[in-house]
Amino acid sequence: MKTKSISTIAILLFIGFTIQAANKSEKIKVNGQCDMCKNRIESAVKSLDGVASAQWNKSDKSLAVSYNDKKTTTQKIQTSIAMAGHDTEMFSAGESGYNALPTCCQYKRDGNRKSNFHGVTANTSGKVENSGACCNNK
Ligand SMILES: [Cu+2]
Repeated sequence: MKTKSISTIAILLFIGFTIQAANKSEKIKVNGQCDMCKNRIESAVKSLDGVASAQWNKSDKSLAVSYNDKKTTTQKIQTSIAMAGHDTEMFSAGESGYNALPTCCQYKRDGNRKSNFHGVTANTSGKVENSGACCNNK
């Protein structure tokens, strides 16, 4: 009986630590169009150290991300998305990064773009492939 409760405590502690390791979950608005955009956005985020999971939702243009906030920040996450060519609620992609997206991925940008652009082209980050295999839905 006693060993059972000790192991229960051990398991609960373990779960507690696991949850604490990825201790922040957020929803971030990220502009995009299609499944290719989804892959591009998610792989840009998952390439960061400390990101536990990233899932972009095409219909409401939101990214659900959970990460260890000792290792990364929402600024870093949103910078890396902007550098891949996608506008976030905090940062806008540079013109060249946006223009490097396949035409069908060029989402409609809203008028109120942020002033802090991240002008790194998507090409230099190697995240954008102009394969043209894109976008069934506009
Ligand atoms: Cu796309």
